[in-house]
This record gives sequence, structure tokens and C-alpha cells, in this order.
Amino acid sequence: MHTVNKTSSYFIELEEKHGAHNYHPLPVVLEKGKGVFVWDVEGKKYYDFLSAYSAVNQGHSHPKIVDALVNQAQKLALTSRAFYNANLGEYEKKITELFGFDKVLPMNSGAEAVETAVKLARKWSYEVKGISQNAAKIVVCENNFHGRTTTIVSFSNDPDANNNYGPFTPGFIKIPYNNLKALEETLANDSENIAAFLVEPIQGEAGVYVPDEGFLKSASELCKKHNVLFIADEVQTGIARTGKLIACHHENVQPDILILGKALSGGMYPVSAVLANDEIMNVIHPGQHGSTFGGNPIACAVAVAALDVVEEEKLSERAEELGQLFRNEIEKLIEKTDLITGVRGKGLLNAILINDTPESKTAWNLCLVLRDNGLLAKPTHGNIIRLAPPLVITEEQILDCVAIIEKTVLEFKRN
Ligand code: IF1
Repeated sequence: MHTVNKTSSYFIELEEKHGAHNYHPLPVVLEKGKGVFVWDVEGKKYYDFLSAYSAVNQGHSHPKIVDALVNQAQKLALTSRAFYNANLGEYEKKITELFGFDKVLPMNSGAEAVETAVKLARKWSYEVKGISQNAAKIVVCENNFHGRTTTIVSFSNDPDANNNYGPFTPGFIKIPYNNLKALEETLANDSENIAAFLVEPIQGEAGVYVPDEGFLKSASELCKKHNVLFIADEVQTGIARTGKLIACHHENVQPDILILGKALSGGMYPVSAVLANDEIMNVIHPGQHGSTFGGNPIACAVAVAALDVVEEEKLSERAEELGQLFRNEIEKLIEKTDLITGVRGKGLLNAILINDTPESKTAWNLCLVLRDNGLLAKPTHGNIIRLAPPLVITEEQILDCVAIIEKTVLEFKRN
């Protein structure tokens, strides 16, 4: 049989020809991962500074999570929720105790969990708060990213995300992010019809935009005052990424509804969750929401292992400490170059701001050279490069990565 020499370009061409063009990946084809490293099909090794958008906080192929996956797959993969299974209850106990809620509703993708939170908040608002039928509104922020479903893109203001996907789901009010005055006015204006405020504690897609200190705390207090649910979308910021188990903990905020995904499984399997206390969660009764795969035995076993790793390896503390170190080192680099104008973030969710127009290709071109120098990262909106390694990275490796970034930046030639 004719053997194909399977190079990167072979795989890229296959995707180009047979896959929908809904992504524009950096040209690198990965086939292996271990801890903070990934390898391409030519065998070149890279530091992963995207971590699958913070899904792989525990590192690639963490042995404990792999074991959980393999063992459970060999035993029982899926029952549906038509029957009980022997993994779900223990997982539910673990996650609710860890995050401090009465109940969890298990789903699969982040977007599904956001949808679940929207449905839950609406139902609560009709049945507990007493909003009249179909009048409930949810306040969201400009430049949000909460996923790709029709309802979620209905309240996006990114034209790529929602152009020509209408008609859209009504019932959302958009206010500027990090703006307490706008929140206060909006709530005061119409508090009897507002069910919830949905917010990312740090806006990831918008370019790792960290709100002012105290914003989350004050926002949650405003919500409480107006009997409005504070919903935190911690799909990207949760599970130790920002130096705390969830980013809300930086301000001692306990959301009314907490949305988790991504690293809840260490990136091993699609596992998402919505957490709330009984007063809210108990509005959902049998048949009123669900998912074939939500809460399946593999998902539960994997998530328990992934959460164990976060605790055992003290990933929150690592993220906090190494994040400080990383930003300090990048600040030193900024002194030596005019290519980077700033670094911002929390824990190990950071971004560097590139000194060029949002339309220029400078950030993309820089990522290509970073790739050549052995570090993978991806630009986000407006010439910003997100830098988010797995949290199992060591201090020595962080410094090695800073050296790669420094070399790349200092040698970089704009074209
Ligand atoms: C893609 C961004 C990150 C999220 C928050 C819900 C979801 C996400 C806060 C939906 C997903 C993703 C999806 C990914 C790119 C990525 C992303 F750049 F688009 F914004 F991480 F920063 N809430 N974020 O960040 O979760 O349904 O995807 O599991 O390729 O679209 P999902």
C-alpha cells in the first residue's frame, strides 16, 4: 500500500478540504501532549501557552485524570439520566461541597451550561421573584463571550458571532463592562422585571480585561439589593486559573449561580456544571431540563479526578504565585522594547498588549515566531496575545518561557 508521508501540510489540507471553515488555526498540527508541553507531527516540542483556552489547567494527559477516564470507560460510559448511575451522586457531593452550593446541574459544554443558567434564572424569576410571564430580562455586558448558541449570540455584540444568525432571543439588556453606575441605573430603572446579571469575572475573549478591584463585590451587592441573581460565568476563569478556585473568590463573592466548564474535566472530556442553592435550583422539576450526556459516568469520574488534582497540586496557589512572577518578568521586558505596551491579568490568565493597530497582523506574526521558537499562543481581539499555560508549570519553566518571549520580541521585525 502507498504510504503517505503525514506532514503538517497534509493534515492542514485535509481540514481545509473536508472541514467547515469556522476556525483560522495557527499553522501547527499537534499530535501529543504531556504536562505543559505539546508536540507537532514533525516531533517539534512546544510550551502550550493557550491550554485549550484554559481547559487544560491540570496539564495535558494528567495521569490521574487519564486513569479515571480509561477505568470508567472500561466499566460503564453512559446510562442516560433515565437511570441512576454509581458516579453521579459522589461527583455532585464533591463539587457542591468544594464550591459551597446546595445543588449542581450537570451539562457538557460551556455554552450549554450558560443556556442552563439563563433558563434557571428566568424560571426562578417567574416562580419565586414573581415577574409576569415573558417579561424577564437578564443584564449582560458589552464585549461578552458566553458561547455560540442562538440565544447566547443573541446578546453578543461581536458581529462575527451573530451576523445573519437572527432572529434573536429577546430579553437581554447590554451595559458596559466594569461599570457599576450603568448596572445601578439599569437595576434601579426596572428591577421588578430583571431576573439576573450575567458576567465574566474577567473578560477573556475581549482581551483578558480585568475589572476594577471591588467591581464584582459591589455588583453582587447591587444585585442582592434589587433581588436580582448574580450569575458568574467562570467557564474560563474558574478552576484555579486566576489564582483562586474561582475568580469571584478574589473579592469574597459567592455568586447566586456559578457556571463552570473547560478545566472542570482538565480538558479530558466535555464537562460543564451549573451550581446554585435550593431556593433557585428547586424550580426545575423532572422533564423540565436535561441532556443525554450530562452527568454521565465518565464525565463524573473525570471531573472528580480533575478537581482532586487542583486540590492535591495546589493549582490555585501556583497560579497566584507564578502569575505574579510572570507579569513582573514581562514588565522588565516592556522596558526593553516598544513592541509590547502592557501586560495584564490575574493568576496565570494574562495577556500582552501589542503596540500596533487592532487591524494589523503584528500579534499574529509574533505568534508565528513564538511558535518557531517553541511556544504556542494565540492572538485575541485587537492585537492582544493571551498567555495562559497549564497551571502545573514550574518556576523554572516560566522563566524559560519568558526567555523565549524576550528573544522573540527583541528579534522581531515588523513587516
Ligand atoms: C471557541 C474565546 C476563550 C467562555 C466563557 C462560555 C464559553 C466560553 C467565559 C463557552 C468559551 C471559548 C470557546 C472557544 C474560544 C474560547 C474563548 F476566545 F472565545 F473567548 F476561552 F477565551 N463562557 N470560550 O470563554 O464554552 O461552549 O466552548 O465549551 O473556539 O469558540 P464552550
